Amino acid sequence: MTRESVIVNDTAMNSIQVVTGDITRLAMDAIVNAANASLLGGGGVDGAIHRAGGPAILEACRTIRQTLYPDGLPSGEAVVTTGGQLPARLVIHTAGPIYHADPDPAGHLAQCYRRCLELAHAHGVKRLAFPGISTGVYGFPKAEAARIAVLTIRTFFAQNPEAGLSVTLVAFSTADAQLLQQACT
Ligand code: AR6
Repeated sequence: MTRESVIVNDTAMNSIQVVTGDITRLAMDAIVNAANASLLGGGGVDGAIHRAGGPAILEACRTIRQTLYPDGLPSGEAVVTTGGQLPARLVIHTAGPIYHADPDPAGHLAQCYRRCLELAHAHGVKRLAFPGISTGVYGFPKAEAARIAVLTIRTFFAQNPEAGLSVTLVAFSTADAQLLQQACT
């Protein structure tokens, strides 16, 4: 895990930083999963989180499907489960937009970040890490996704100055980290 730099302190209480590495290794209060509507696992970061976190996460996701979202998690929504065996206490699962199929990919991506931040705040999370939601198999252009992520997080900070959130944007490559850093400037 490489700590690239502390990018910005938007207020005395809230901050954003960019790191490069595997999100499943981070000892956060919560990490975000770029999941899908089924909530039942997949590849990419979703697969990595379920592998590292163990069966308790899938069990919690199944319960959510049986109760809250029998038809699947809509794009732009988010739910919380245990972190299982992860170093993170909680996982916030969100279903990002499929870039070439969603009628409003930018709007839904912003909504994903906003809902995750709201849920994190409601659960007393202070240290929260995001992967690049939708920037893998869902095909969202990475530079635009990075700008939407940073803008949405800063807007949340402005509206919730007391939240005390330290947000870590996790890049999976140094090229992705550069895009995130550019989005922060
Ligand atoms: N740590 C941090 N970032 C990662 C990791 C990791 N361990 N693994 C991948 N990434 P993707 P999506 C980055 O495809 O586009 C799944 O099958 C990766 O480089 O995981 O939202 C789900 O089940 C990329 O920048 O998620 C869904 O079906 C970013 O995480 C679908 O993929 C997201 O890539 C969701 O697609």
